[in-house]
Amino acid sequence: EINFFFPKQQTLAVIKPDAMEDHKEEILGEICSRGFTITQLKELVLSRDLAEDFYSQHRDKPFYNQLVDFMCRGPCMLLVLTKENAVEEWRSMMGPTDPAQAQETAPGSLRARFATDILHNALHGSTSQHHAQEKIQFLFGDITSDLNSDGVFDSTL
Ligand code: RTP
Repeated sequence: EINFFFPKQQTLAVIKPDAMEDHKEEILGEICSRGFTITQLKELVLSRDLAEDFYSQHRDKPFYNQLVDFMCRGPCMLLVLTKENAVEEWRSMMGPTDPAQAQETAPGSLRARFATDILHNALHGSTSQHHAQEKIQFLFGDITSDLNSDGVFDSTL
């Protein structure tokens, strides 16, 4: 008998306040139908401090204050998604940052369908496994004990 081993990855997804208003159920449905497992889930209104920390890499950008205001204006849903190649797959499902570009190049993507503009763009997704683990740790605490040293979830555990 041959046992194939598919390493799983985790990524952090966030449904932002704009999409929480009307599209939460549809987005969750798509996440599940694409074969992601939701291994952690938390719905909350981010404090200003948390939103500032979450996007601290954009502190010097002209849109930073607007971005933080937006992220705190209503509930967000924070999700840890687990699947083979989760980081790249979730980025690809979201589509480009700017929905105008998403409509051109990835019309079926979630941002093409649900985002309003480049700031109010419905979703967040980690850009690398390293960033995913950092943000998951930051938002959910230490749930990474099942990951090996490459940040890969070992499904044989
Ligand atoms: P995210 O971090 O939220 O997954 O988005 P991303 O990688 O696609 O885009 P990034 O460049 O990291 O920007 C983070 C978030 O800032 C807002 N933004 N506004 N007004 C603007 O020009 C502008 N550019 C970016 C968006 O909410 C974007 O998702």
